[in-house]
Amino acid sequence: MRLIGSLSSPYVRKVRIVLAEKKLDYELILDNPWTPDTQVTAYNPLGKVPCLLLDDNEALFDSRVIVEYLDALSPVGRLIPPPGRERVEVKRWEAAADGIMDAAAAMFLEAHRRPQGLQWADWLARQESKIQAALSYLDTLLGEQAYCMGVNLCLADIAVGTALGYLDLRSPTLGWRDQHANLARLAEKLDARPSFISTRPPAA
Ligand code: GSF
Repeated sequence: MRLIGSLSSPYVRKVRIVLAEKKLDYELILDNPWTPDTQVTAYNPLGKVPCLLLDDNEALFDSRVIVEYLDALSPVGRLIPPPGRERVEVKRWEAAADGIMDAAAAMFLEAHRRPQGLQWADWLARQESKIQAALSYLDTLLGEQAYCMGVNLCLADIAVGTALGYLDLRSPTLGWRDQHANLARLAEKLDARPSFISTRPPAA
């Protein structure tokens, strides 16, 4: 398998952590979807990374589809429960975590890619309020539990850990740990896992 992605993308990181937890081999093809010579448009009409190329050249996107495929590939360390209530709850954790990444990525683009005079302050504030609300929601949901769904690591933890790592990368001034001690405890535990490859400083 080949994974098209960039090192700063949290969605790509989520997929790479799942690949590591599942002990699956792959080749990483670095690609910046924002450059004119990006390869990803040949495989994903939306022009976004991550994109997983299977050995028969079939392409899978987006990250939620890819992780579901990867989890079903091998029984090693199941990350997504079988169909039913528990599975839906894992998917809801993932949806909330992805939503944090969506809002943080949107804020980064608005603040660092759009010319200063054209930036929309209300819209930036709206994205930040989504992040704050989702963090409070997830912190309460986690409570004193060891992991998102109880005693075992699953996709929910990987998604949440990836979202928190992305906040550290792109929004370090947010200080999310101050108000969310439960999530901070989870992040510390997750970051100690070898599968949780570190986030790199943002590309220039
Ligand atoms: C989001 C992928 C995405 O926005 C997923 O895979 O889960 N829902 C999708 N990827 C960004 C890079 S990043 O912000 O992580 C991307 O490829 N953007 C290029 C573009 O043209 O929007």
